[in-house]
Formats: sequence, C-alpha cells, structure tokens
Amino acid sequence: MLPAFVITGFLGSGKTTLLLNSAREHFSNKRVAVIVNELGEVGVDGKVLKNSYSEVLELPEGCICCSLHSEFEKAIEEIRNKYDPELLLVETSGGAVPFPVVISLQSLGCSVDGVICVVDCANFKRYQEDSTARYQIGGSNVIVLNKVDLVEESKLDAIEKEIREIWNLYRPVNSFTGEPLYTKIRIYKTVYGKLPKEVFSGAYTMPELKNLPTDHEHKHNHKVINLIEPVDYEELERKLKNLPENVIRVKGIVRLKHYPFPVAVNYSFGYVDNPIEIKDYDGPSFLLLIEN
Ligand SMILES: Nc1nc2c(ncn2[C@@H]2O[C@H](COP(=O)(O)OP(=O)(O)O)[C@@H](O)[C@H]2O)c(=O)[nH]1
Ligand SMILES: [Mg+2]
Repeated sequence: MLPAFVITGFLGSGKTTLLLNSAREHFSNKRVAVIVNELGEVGVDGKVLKNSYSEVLELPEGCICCSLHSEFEKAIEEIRNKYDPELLLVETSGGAVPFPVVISLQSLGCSVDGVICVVDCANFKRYQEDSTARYQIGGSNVIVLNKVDLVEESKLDAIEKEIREIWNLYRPVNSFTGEPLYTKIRIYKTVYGKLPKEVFSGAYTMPELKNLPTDHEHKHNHKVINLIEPVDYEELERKLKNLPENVIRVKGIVRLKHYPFPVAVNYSFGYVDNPIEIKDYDGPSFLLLIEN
C-alpha cells in the first residue's frame, strides 16, 4: 500500500507552506509525489512546490472532493505508474472536504496515514461559521494551529477549545456501528507549517467511512487578471494592501520591472508574503483574486 497524507484546511491557512517547510525535509531520502488541487484556472502552488518536489501533479479548476473525482483517481494512477512514489501528499483546495478524498485514496490502494487540517489562527473567527471549515476539522486526525505568530497566547487556548468542540460534532461516524471515524486528534501549534517528524510517521487507522457530508458548498468566486507589462513590486504591494475586504486571497505569477525572474505572489487576509522566484516559468503573468 502506498502511504498517503491529505492536507486540508481553508483558503490561505498554510497548506502549501507546510508542504514546503516541513514535509520535504522529513522525507528527503524518499520518492515523494505531490498532488495539488487549487481553485482557479491556473495553478500557482504547483509551480512553487516544483521548486522543492520533483514530482508534482496539478489539478486546477474544480474540486477533487466533488466535480474532479474521476480526474483525481486518474491522477493517482498516473503518478503511481510514472513515478512509483514511496509517499503521496495531497493538498486539497481550500473549498474541499477531506472525506471523499480519503475514500478515493483508499479505493486505489493507498493507506491514508493522516488527514492534516491546517487552521489559520489569525482568521479563525472569519470562517468558524462555515460548514466546509467545520467538516475539514471533523474529518481530520491531526490539527495544525498555524500562524500562531499572529495571535495572542490567550486566544490560542480558546481556539483550541473550540476546535475540539467542532471536531467532536463534525466527526463522520460509521452509520452501522455508530463508531466515529477517529477516536482522537493531535493538535500542534506552529508557525509557517513547521511540524515534528512524528506527525508523518504515525500510522493512523481508518475504519470504513459511511457518513459523508451533504451540505458542503463552494462559495468563493474567483477572477483572473492578466498582466501584460512587468509591474513595479512596491506599487503591486500597495495595491494588494488596499484591496476591498471581500477579496480574501490573491495568488499569481508576475513579471517585475527590474527583476530577472517571474515571482509567485501570495496575499491572504491583509498579509502580503515575500515573493518566491519561479525561475523556469514561461507562462503568462497573472493574478488570481478569490472573493468571499
Ligand atoms: N504570519 C504567518 N504567515 C503564514 C504562516 N503560514 C503561512 N503563512 C502565509 O500565509 C499565506 C498562505 O499560505 P499558503 O501555504 O499558500 O496557504 P494555502 O492556501 O493553505 O496553501 C502565505 O502568504 C504564507 O506565507 C504563519 O505561520 N504565519
Ligand atoms: Mg495552497
């Protein structure tokens, strides 16, 4: 069986960051394949991940938990035949719930050793009312409280308490036996997705799933802005910082004035990240805006 981990969590919570900062170093001697599913027509995370992982398969547009189900299964088969990985990491889109992904993986002979939900502590309030976010928490057995650098210590305890309550309520249960999918969770607090190796080395058992969420919606709109001319980075940063509240996330690959390489731009909930060079990118310059 091919061991697999599913990385779930809301838009901008830090899933790709976790794959870049944590998972890679723990498996430096293994053939690791990554499947990444992003909302939006053009993948950004895939390009960034290719800087660190040799085998990255992107599934842009649509969501692997619903509309892209068969494409996802095809992608797993393709990656296994072509690359014969020793480990598979799947980053789901921020709008996906993990259960159907777990089922697909299991039906294709992968052992799902962990479902890791990355929680954006700085924006926890904004999405705690969202059913997708609750199912993401309930369907996971490892919770990563990320971005703890942006919240006060006292608030973290309250977030952790609330996560445990949500997890208890939203765990899927086997409808025959009434047994919940997971009997315990582990909670880690971190910044930039840095996790100890133990997160990826435990074997987590997963009984057969019966109850799947039905009231899960995809509410985010997105639009793509194509940039014809190279842009001035400071001006771009200023514009990003002054976006209207309903724009919750901006990602893109942009050519800059006075800089030799295209860069990946990442903005979430008011924060602009340091741009990352994408040296071998020769596609168009664009920004993808995701709106609430
Ligand atoms: N301040 C802070 N920013 C973070 C942390 N983790 C991730 N980020 C930033 O949050 C943004 C979204 O991260 P990303 O990994 O792309 O999120 P994803 O959409 O879940 O894959 C990026 O700009 C990251 O650099 C953290 O612990 N603290
Ligand atoms: Mg991502």
